[in-house]
Amino acid sequence: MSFTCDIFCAVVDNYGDIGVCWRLAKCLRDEGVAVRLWVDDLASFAKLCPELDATSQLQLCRGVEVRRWSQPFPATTPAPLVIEAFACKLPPDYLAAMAAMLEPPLWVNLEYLSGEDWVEGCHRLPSPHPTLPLTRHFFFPGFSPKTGGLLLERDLLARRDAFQRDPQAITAYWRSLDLPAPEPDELRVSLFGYENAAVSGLLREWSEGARAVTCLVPEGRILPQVAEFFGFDEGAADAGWRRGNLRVRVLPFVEQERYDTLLWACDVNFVRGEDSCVRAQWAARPFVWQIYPQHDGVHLDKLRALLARYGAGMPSVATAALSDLWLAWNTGADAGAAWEAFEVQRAVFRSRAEAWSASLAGHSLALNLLDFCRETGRMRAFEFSSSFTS
Ligand code: TRH
Repeated sequence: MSFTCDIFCAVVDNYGDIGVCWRLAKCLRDEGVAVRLWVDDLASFAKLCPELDATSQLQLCRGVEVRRWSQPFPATTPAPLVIEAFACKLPPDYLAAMAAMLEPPLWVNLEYLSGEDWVEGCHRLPSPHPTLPLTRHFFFPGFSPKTGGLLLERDLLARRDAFQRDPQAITAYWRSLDLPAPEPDELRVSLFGYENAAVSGLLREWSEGARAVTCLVPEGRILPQVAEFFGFDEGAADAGWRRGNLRVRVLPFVEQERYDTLLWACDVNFVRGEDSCVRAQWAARPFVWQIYPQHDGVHLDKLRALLARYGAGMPSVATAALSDLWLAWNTGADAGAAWEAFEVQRAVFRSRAEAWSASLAGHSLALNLLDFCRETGRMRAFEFSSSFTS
């Protein structure tokens, strides 16, 4: 009998919800868990995983059973591990089936990532259901050993290292994007972001700077403002744009693994949301984070919390430069001026990025989740296998 897991993912907006769930599904699969992933928006999912058939109700994709989460919800025997991503609310019939089981599943609500201190106190806390004999547990990703850790494939860092140490692989990667290898003094930057008033100042700084900058922009929400800087609309992106020392190339949205490679190849990565921010950390390269904005402004607390952790241990002048650019990038202030100081400290950020990635590597979210299952006795009767049997 195989140990099985149901993951429920509702796509709110953007790609972070499905991005995280898909990585988690693959990580659990790699640990021998038979994963069933319920997703309500397969079209968004197919952007990260083009081989997926967005019209199918049920399919096997890379060893994960992918099910369309539709109404009415089909009669289903719950798995012993049930992961509700980002409080997406399980289907009532499925909840009732969980409650009717002799041994109810371990029900985990996977929370959003935060570096704030309070997370440690809330990680794994139980929350009894108001009416059913079920308990939901909060599972918090995070940066310290008292949290759930981060999603990390077992072989990711080895693959990253092999790539980053292999000039031929890097050149081949650039060629695959129709770009030559970088000139000795050129900077390659990826720019994945939301709409941002700070972008024109940054692009101006790069275009007027002494160093050649090639900026790779995955198509998406920031693109219209980038196009506007060059006096085009985004439909004219095919040719790429140039001004002064800045060259911009627009990239199509690519599958998740290929996006990881872009982050490994670039000197600096601008990332957003949650999942690309984590991947930038695994890339071991300097990065600038645009956090998902919330109306009440609490996102800036979250931003400062990661800054405090990441910035610790660097000389104060570098910490200040990092903080100035991240805050400018998230408040629409003058990112061009902040870039200058950031650029001066880039070597410091590079070694910090390497040390930071190494320091987090032993704390895998998927393994921590499976430890939690073991500790709560859910795995007793199971062996691991890679097929779903229920
Ligand atoms: O898309 P996002 O802005 O998602 C956000 C955040 O997760 C946020 O916390 C959440 O509340 C909100 O959605 C609803 O950014 P994020 O998290 O980086 O997710 C993007 C995903 O897309 C990530 O898995 C990487 C992937 N990706 C590709 O697969 N190919 C690409 O070309 C690019 C640019 C990204």
